[in-house]
Amino acid sequence: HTNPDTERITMKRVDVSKVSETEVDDALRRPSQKSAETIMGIVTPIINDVRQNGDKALLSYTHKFEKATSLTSPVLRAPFPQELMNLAPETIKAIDVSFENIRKFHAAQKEDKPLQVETMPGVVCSRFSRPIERVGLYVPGGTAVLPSTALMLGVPAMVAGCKKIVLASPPRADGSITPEIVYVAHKVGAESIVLAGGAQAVAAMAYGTESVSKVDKILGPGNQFVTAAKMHVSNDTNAGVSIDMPAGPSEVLVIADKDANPAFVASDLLSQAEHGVDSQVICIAAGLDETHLQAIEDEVHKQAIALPRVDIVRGAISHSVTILVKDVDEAMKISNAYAPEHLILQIKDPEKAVEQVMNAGSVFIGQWTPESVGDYSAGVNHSLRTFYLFPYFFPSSIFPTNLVHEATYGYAKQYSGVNLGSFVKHITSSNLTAEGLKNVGSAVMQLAKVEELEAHRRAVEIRLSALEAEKA
Ligand code: HSO
Ligand code: ZN
Repeated sequence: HTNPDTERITMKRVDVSKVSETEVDDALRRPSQKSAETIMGIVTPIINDVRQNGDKALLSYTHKFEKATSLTSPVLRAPFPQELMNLAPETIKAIDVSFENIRKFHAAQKEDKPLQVETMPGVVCSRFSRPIERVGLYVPGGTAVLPSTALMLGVPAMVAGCKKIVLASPPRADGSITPEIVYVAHKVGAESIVLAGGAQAVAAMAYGTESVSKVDKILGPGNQFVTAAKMHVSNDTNAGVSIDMPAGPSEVLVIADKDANPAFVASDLLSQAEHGVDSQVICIAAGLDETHLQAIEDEVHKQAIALPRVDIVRGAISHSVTILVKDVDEAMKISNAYAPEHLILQIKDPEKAVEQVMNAGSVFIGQWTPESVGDYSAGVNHSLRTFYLFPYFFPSSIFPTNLVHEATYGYAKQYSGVNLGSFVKHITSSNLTAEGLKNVGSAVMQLAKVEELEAHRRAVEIRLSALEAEKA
């Protein structure tokens, strides 16, 4: 029988000129997921418990799930002690560089002045933005250390001017929190770090506890429990909390033409594949000959077997595919239909192709732009979808493998990733002069009449009459 350690790691091929359209669709179908009901059944009692019993319940879940039995307070409040942020100088530098780039790019998204339009003489409509006052940022923890996610959520919250930034992240078994995350929390001016994970952390931020601050919006990726809890609290009008975009496994689609470097293409596919066995990676080969195709496949195998997370990569590659098309135009059509979270263009004239991009979370243009730069340091946001973290990181005792998540896919067709706008809301205003009311009043009165809403009509009429009286 075959040895899994040496078995060739390769994506299946689908040639669009040789198969039916449905076969192409099938090949691109995201791994199917079952309903979230089972998960909801688990998280609902946890949420209710935290809501009713506050800190005590929150701590008991952290003792149980994180094994952090020595933890006595669920919250670490700013200013964070220096000894909790001891980092290698090169890590500090890397965080500082990334912080600054992310800050610059998100600061540029600020609308510095309100938008104002005079729709008719004397009728002025405006729109201005205000920060969401209190935000809760969920940063996955445990063995999966994701300080980059703390940056991607914390920096825009800071730039937007959110008054209260609460980070939540599960502590390690010794009750401590990853120093990188504490350092980021410090840099973005977070008021506190909730030392908890899962549904219990989400519930604590949604309702507040004795020591956890209630927030208005919860953002960030997580496992199925986190996602289910976010869905639950955002549907509870008593919580009064919103969440970021729908969640699903992470994915990348690389379009490669004759100009593409096979080693580069493979390295991009693998960097997404190592995220989780439920990641999907797609390569669209635009007019490649057999030699070029094989060169990419050889690179995928060669680079994959040398990776520490080769087992995860194997899982992801098993439901990934190379699609053969005749040219870049055809590739773009398929890409737009798939609506990838990340789109990488390893083609001759990548900037021109960007004009054809209709559906994608974030685009990586040209051979010198691997997705990793956007994941960490270029300045763009990597929270394009609240990507799932596969239960790989969770002991099977607390994560029965039959629990599968409900995934929502292809959301790049209708949702934007996290950006400055995720941390603000827009307020509109109208401001009319007497002349303005005279100009627009008859339209208002007529529509009120059609809708048979007499009070509406009279609110205009009473003023127009006052103006008439004044004149007389
Ligand atoms: N590619 C991930 C983000 C990430 N990568 C975090 C590394 N760390 C989903 O967009
Ligand atoms: Zn990544």
